[in-house]
Amino acid sequence: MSDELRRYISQNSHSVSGLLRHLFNLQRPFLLYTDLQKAFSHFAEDYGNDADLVVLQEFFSRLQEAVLAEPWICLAWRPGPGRWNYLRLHREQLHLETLTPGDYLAFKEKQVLPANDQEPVLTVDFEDFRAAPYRLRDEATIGQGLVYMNRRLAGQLFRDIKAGRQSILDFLAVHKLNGQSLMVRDQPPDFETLRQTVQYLSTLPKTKPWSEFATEMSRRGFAPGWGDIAGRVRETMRLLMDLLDAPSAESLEAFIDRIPMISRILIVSIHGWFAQDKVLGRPDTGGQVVYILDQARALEQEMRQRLAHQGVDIVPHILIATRLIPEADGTTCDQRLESVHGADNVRILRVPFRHPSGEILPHWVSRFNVWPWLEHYAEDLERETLAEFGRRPDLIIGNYSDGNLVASMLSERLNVTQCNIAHALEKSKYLYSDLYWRDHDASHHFACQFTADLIAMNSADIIVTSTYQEIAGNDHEVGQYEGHQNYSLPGLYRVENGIDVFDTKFNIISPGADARYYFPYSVSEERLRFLHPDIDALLFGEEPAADRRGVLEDRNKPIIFSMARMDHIKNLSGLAELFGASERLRELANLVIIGGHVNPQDSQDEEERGQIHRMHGIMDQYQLDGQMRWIGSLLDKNVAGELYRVVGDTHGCFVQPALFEAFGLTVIEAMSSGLPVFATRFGGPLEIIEDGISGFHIDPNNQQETATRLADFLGAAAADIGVWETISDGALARVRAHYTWGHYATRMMTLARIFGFWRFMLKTDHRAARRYLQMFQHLQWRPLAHAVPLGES
Ligand code: UDP
Ligand code: LCN
Repeated sequence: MSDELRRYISQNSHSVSGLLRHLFNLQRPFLLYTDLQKAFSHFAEDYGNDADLVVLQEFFSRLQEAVLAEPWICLAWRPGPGRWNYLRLHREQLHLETLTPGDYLAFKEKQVLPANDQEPVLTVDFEDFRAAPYRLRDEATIGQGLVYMNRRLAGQLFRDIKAGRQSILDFLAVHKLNGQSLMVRDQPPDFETLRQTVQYLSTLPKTKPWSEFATEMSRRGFAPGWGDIAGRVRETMRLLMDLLDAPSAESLEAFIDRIPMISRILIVSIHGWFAQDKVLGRPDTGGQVVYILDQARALEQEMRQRLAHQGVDIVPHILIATRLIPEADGTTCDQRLESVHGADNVRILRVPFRHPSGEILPHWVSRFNVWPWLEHYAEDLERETLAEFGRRPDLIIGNYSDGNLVASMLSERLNVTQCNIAHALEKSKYLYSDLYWRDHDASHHFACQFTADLIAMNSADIIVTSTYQEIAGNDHEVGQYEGHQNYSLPGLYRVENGIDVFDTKFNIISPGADARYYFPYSVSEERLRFLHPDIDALLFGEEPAADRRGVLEDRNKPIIFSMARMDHIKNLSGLAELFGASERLRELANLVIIGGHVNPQDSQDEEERGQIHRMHGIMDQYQLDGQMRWIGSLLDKNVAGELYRVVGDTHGCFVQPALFEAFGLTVIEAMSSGLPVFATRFGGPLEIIEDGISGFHIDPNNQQETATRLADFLGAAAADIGVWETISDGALARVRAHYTWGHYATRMMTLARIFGFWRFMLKTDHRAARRYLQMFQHLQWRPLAHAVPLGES
């Protein structure tokens, strides 16, 4: 494209100069994608001759960012996910040059910190330290890394078929789980032994339990792990014979999938509140907790089933490590151990934050202030995990920046596979949080957090994401991980190749919604009717209550529903505002919002208190008390689940109006209940919902357009209920196909097994990468962490 653009510029200097004048006249040093598109279309309107602008328009449609400082304009052009070209154009001479990422970043830094221009800058570059032996090429395969890696490495392994076969047999010979040898006793079997054993097995009834022919199998050199009954043992052996006979990636994956490899998982999710009851909706406590509890139950069930099917007598265990908070505010966060309901061996293990003197920190600490506590925490957690498990875990799963960093420390020390889950990468949530990091550092400590993220991303073996866009965005939007590829924290350091979205460590596995609570409104036999009087009172009760505001005057209208933590970014007040300003919408429906506290004094969080005041202001301004109900209390999951369905009974809808939402579990919960959902087009919901089929996308910044979309839909549904039912059915079909915990657990375990197998085969220890990360952590992250005041909550 840049050659074509160069040609175009030389032949069309008039239009290019005009466009540059237009851009410089905006007098902004940074223009982002939407600014650039808007600016281009304004320019094109004035310019008139469309044909002249075709090449420029094509170029602009992929232009992510422009940095302007007379006489230069620097451009970040992104032809596709993860692919970046940096260019520079002189305003007068119209000479287009290619820039290195470093030069481009230096130009950006100069606009923010001109005084630092001549200072040397630390550049951190991970390009030469990538662990994966193979990189994806096609952007369509981003997020399916391990499957593609398996194909590629299997091809290599079997290039020398004899050696390939032998390595698989060697792997079996040394494979152990929980200290127990599995599959073979000591010597790897040869093909002839396998063939004869399969023949022997075919003489047995398929359902004959392993214990009844274990002695014979042991005599032939086999240990448990092939299956619980003769039929399954035979099947697994046949898979191995297929693999040895006609090796392929598919036969390798099928066989690896049968090998019991994981029985103890440590999940790390540090900042509070983490518990099973009375925590959701508090500051910092939302979907991550729901996700982890559901995930742990699903993984335990999957491991239990797998181990039982493979005839292995090992009980799987999962520990969810979090912070112990002595001042627990009515929650169980002050208890060291808590068993997770609905699971056999999943426990929450709480470890306190400790001063170097040993004194325990009693109060809750926001996720932005946890940094100085983490090193001690990691040491304590290591000790307690080893004590609880009696050995090291087989897999460590980190969650969010703090959990991922501690997972990195533990995985490194214990030599265990590390899997990261971001839930939210704050850098992509807050505009310019990298460039202007100093402006927020006193309150958010982003420099420390982004440094931790970079370390954790680069030390992880596997990164699980909920969507494709989380990794690599789409044609026009930058992915959340992709935003960590090249960036600067001016005055601190510059990052080149911070992450590579084509890395095979990225794997998409989407979560679901707990089917015990979130099921379709139409499944009448399962409905929790005993809750209806309470829900009725919650929605329509007229008696004054401290935790609600507004009484719905007309209870026969459909309900527009939303529920979220009351953060600025969740934009619940934006929803109230657009509802208040739209006469048509107020005619058609009632609005019910659950979030925060109605009384600002009940909130201990400054941001939340700000949002509470704003919500009151909007309700006053638009006089919404007869058409809107705001409920500021935490609901039991049973009640929340049934409430979604009650909204379904009214043929209402759910709105997720966030300015940005990393994934959005409420979207999945509402869709699983059969609600048409209108959700933000910024973040995960853009991918979860197919617009107009399984719900709708909205632009939270364009309130009028959102109100019109809602009103058009509700109006059409009032005239023809089929309109509502079509979207409701679309939502249900979508979640059934893509967002279930059963599917999640199967995929996760397959990934862990494939990774474990190749880790053994490749025997690489990535020493140089580990040393580089260690140095970065000690020299850069530690001082930042220790600069965060210890007393801050
Ligand atoms: N939630 C809740 N009560 C509230 C607010 C939220 O039960 O007052 C639950 C909601 O049902 C969902 C989770 O918290 O399961 C929020 O997850 P989501 O991914 O939507 O957002 P997050 O809070 O993680 O940013
Ligand atoms: C955090 C968020 O902000 C949400 O978007 C996710 O749904 C949640 O975690 C679970 O991953």
